[in-house]
Amino acid sequence: MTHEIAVIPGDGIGQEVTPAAVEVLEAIESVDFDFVEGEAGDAVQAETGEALPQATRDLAADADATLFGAAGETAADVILPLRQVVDSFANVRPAVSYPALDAVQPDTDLVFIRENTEGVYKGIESEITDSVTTCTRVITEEASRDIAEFGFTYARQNGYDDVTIAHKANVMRQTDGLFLETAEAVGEERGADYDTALMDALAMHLVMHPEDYGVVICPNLAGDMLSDLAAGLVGGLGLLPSANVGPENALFEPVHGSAPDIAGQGVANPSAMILSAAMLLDHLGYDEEGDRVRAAVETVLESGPRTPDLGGDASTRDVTDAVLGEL
Ligand code: GGG
Repeated sequence: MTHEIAVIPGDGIGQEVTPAAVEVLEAIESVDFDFVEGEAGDAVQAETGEALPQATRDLAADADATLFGAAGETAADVILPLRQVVDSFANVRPAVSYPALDAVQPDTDLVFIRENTEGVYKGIESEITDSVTTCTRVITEEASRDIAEFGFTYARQNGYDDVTIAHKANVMRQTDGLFLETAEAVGEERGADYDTALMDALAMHLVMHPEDYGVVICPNLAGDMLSDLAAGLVGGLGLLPSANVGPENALFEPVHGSAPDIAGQGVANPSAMILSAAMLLDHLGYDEEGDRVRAAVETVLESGPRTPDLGGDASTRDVTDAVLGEL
C-alpha cells in the first residue's frame, strides 16, 4: 500500500527541515510513500496575494497525512486553516528530555493535549476604534468534551498515570468554567484519576517539578504556550514534534516556527521535524518504524553531530545524514 503524504514546507527553516523529514521517511524501506508538495506561507502571499492556495488545501484534504514545516508572518492564514482542513481537533505535543542532553529539567516526560479549534485562536478579533481592539474567546462543551476524551484516552493508551486539566476558571469564569466542568465530567465518567491546575501556577510548577506531571489537557492558547515553556526544559524548540489529529486525517509539524533569525543558513535543528515524521509513522500504524526513527534521533543527540541550538556547530545536512546513517 502506498501512502500519499502532502508536504508543505512553509516559511523560513520549514524549507530546510521539511526535506530532512522526507528523506528519513524515504529511508524506511518497509513503507511506501508518495510525496506531493504544496506551497503556503509568506512568499506565496507576496507572490499571489494568497498565503494558502486552494490547491494546497486540496492536497492536505486528499492526502493520507500531511507534513508541515513552519509558518511565519502569515501563520493565522496558513497553519490555523490547514489544521481545519484536516479536521484536527487535538494537537499532541510531547516534551521529553534526552539523557545525553544537558536539559534544564532532565526528568521531563510531558504530553500537552491542546484543544485545536477554538479559544482565542478562533480568530474573532475586532478593531472597535483606532485605540480599542477585542478578541472573542470561544469555548464550547462539544470541543471541550472531545479534547478531554482524547486526552484521557491518550494517557491510558500511552501509560501516563498523571492527567492534569489546565484552566483559568477563576478569572475566565464562563469560558474556562465550561472547559473545566466538561473535562472534569469526562474524568468522572471514566473513573479516572486527574488533577486540575490554574494555568499560571501550573507554568511555575512545570518549571520546578515537571516529574510530577504527565498528560496535560489544555485550552488552545494555554497549550501553545505551556508546550513552548516545556521545550525550554528539555533543550529547546528544536526538539519538540507535534501531531494535529482528527477523526480521519492528521497533520504533523514541529512545534517551532519559521525562525527567521537563522533561516537560510542551513543550521536549523531537523530533530523536531524528523520526530514529527516518527509521529506520522505511528499514526499510519507503523509503530515499530516510528520507534526506529526516534531511536536514531536519540543516538545522534547523544553522539552528535549537533546543531548550534544544542551547542554544536553542525549543519542541518550533517544531522540529517547522521540520522540516516543510524537508520
Ligand atoms: N510548525 C509550527 C509553526 O509554524 N508555528 C508557528 C506558529 O505561530 N504557531 C502557532 C500555533 O501553533 O498555533
